[in-house]
Amino acid sequence: MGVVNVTPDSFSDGGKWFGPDDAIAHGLELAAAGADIVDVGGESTRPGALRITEEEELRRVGPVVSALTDAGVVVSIDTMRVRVAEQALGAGARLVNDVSGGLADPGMAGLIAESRVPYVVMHWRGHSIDMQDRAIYADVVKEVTAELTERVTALTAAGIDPAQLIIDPGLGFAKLPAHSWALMTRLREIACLEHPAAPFPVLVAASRKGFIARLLGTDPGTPRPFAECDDATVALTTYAALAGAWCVRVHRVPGNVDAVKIAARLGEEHPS
Ligand code: PMM
Repeated sequence: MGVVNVTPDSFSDGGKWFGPDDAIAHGLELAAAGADIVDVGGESTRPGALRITEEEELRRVGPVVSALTDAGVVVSIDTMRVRVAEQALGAGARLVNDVSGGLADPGMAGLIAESRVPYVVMHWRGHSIDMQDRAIYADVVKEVTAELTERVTALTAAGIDPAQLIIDPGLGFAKLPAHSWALMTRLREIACLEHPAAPFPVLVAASRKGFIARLLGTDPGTPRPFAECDDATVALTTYAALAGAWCVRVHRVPGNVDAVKIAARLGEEHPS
């Protein structure tokens, strides 16, 4: 999954693809480089970010979703708002990626149940403005898995078919770097939620996240710039794919496509 952030202030590539023409061209480039899905988002979720209005979000993503679906690209809409998801699906988007896992907008579950599209349920503890205050865990893997189980139970009770659900540990969202690293190493456990339909497919979005930038910085106070974290992202993609991840969400596609192919070939030699 390649990322198009149509935002002026995203965590990792804010402002680069803010105009619709640049965003569309970038989406086409990601697909041509081998992304199976292009994830289009209009709202920044970097730590501390303020929300934008629904109208602004629709204005940002609308033309980009339409142009990419018209060009035959499989588009995922990255939104917490039911109206944005609904309009994107109407324009041909095929998947909804909700970083709040249905918690931010009470109408989302109904739309997903009705439309039958795949739905990414990310672990989330609240909006970005103060989410890092909620990065408190005794056992991060246990708690994230339990909270995802609660979401899956609520969403299926609302009429969503469990086969529509893809889960995501939410790296960097209400997580300190140590939490994200622990979650990365326990992806198989996270997939096996306490639910009759488990294991679920898992989406991993480590690309250019702060926990990588901090590890690779020259000293603990100076993280490496996000755009210089792509090689490290490829390393994590190999690891995630070998651990059975269904999808990796990345900003730069080529090395990651190779990593997925390598992991698939290694998996044939040594199935787990
Ligand atoms: N992270 C960001 C945006 N969307 N979607 C999912 N499913 N998982 C994530 O971890 C996630 C996401 C923020 O990252 P960016 O601003 O660097 O794209």
